[in-house]
Amino acid sequence: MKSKKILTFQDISCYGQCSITVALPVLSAWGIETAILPSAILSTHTAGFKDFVVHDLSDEIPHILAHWEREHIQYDALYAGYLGELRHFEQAKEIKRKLLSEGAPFVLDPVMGDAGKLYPAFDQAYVEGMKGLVKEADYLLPNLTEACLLTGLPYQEAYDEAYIHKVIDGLRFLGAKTIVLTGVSYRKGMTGVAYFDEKGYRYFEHERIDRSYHGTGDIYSSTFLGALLSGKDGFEASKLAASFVVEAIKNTVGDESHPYGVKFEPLLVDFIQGARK
Ligand code: PXL
Repeated sequence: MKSKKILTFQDISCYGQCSITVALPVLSAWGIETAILPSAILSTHTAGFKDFVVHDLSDEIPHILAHWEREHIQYDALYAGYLGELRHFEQAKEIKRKLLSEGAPFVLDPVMGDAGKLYPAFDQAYVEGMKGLVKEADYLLPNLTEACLLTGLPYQEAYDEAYIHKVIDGLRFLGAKTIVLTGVSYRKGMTGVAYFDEKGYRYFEHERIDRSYHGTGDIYSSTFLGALLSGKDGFEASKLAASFVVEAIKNTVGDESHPYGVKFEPLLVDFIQGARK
């Protein structure tokens, strides 16, 4: 049987448990071959560390893409996360045009911010560039902050279902197809995922642990993609991803020596083995 091969396009944060250092172990655990296209190399992620070092790889990327084309390499999915520079948006579009096999999905986690704020490396021009990528994506996985940045709707801590549907409709207006909006909480102690596809709006709730960590969005998106490519439907994949993130956060809370990311690694094998049954 021909096995699946995916490409992930996002940064390498050398330290900090996010982006590629999360995507590779999670997707490998799902049994999926994962090639990487690093958008940049950073010493750490940009949230919570001071004076991080960044080396942008935009200039290298055209040569890598051209080589892959000469080798006739094709991928069964593209997963883009934290990119970094405006040029990366055009590069992601080029990958979609030239390097994806027939029917291969483009999964976009429009990583730009959290808790109502843009990450320090980004500005409004970056948000505008991301809007252009949204319409190319088959699956869009924003958190509420990113969804508000994309739609221009005000970020709110408290809201109702009508507001969430308005946010989703704003994303649809930008051309988003299947939308997996994370961190949607209608009541205390719980949070959840608002899901939209051709069947309409759906929602599920899960436990909310009152502690936020970086990299959980990347764990969510990688788990979602692993489940999707393993044959789960998108809604089921979004539930599996949420439960893995909850377990990983629970495994980290209480360890004050580990504030920068979540300790998902010890849970990975058992979780994915259970989920693949
Ligand atoms: O987890 C998202 C992420 C990825 N990469 C870098 C980041 C962040 C979030 O802050 O800074 C470099």
